[in-house]
Amino acid sequence: MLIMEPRAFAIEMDTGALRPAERVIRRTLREMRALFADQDAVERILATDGDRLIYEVCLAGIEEAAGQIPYSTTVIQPGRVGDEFHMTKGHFHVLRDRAEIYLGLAGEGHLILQTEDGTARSLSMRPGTVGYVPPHWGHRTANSGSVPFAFLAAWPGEAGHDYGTVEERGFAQILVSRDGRPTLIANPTHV
Ligand code: M6P
Ligand code: ZN
Repeated sequence: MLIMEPRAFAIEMDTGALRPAERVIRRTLREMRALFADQDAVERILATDGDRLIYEVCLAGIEEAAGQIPYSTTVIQPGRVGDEFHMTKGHFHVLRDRAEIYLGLAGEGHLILQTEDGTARSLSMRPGTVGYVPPHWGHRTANSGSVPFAFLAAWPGEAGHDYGTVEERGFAQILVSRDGRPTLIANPTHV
């Protein structure tokens, strides 16, 4: 039996950065290009402005293993690709019956959830909002505000990340700006 040393981490509440972060993952538009619904907008941005940072994940470095509760903070930059808000890649858990907890830290955004049969929901997230991802719901987050949106997430260590299902089929619904409001609409590219 391995006895881990207890550790405290600090979250910079204004930026959402986790310190000390063991690993920081940066996701840019170029590597996420296939996930946005408006492919013309993707090509236009890459051709005129070049690549852009969409979000960063600061991982605490807790092992992804049964019994552990890995956690991270995520900071999504404000902005849109066409009408669609900047968002995370999104995933299901490999073990579908594992849940997850989100806590809004800064800015505002939406937690977008869907089951494998395409049923979709979205939860508005602000600083202090606790969003619960029940078992069986795929999840992604989008920044629907004008400043960076930061949140903390914690999940069972054995859950695993399945990105393939979202990459192959997309989300059934996407979060876009309609009449100045974040609105969930059917994803024209969903399979
Ligand atoms: C949250 C958690 C992480 C996830 C991150 C970014 O912090 O759900 O497990 O990695 O968001 O989301 P994704 O991995 O889908 O890009
Ligand atoms: Zn998850």
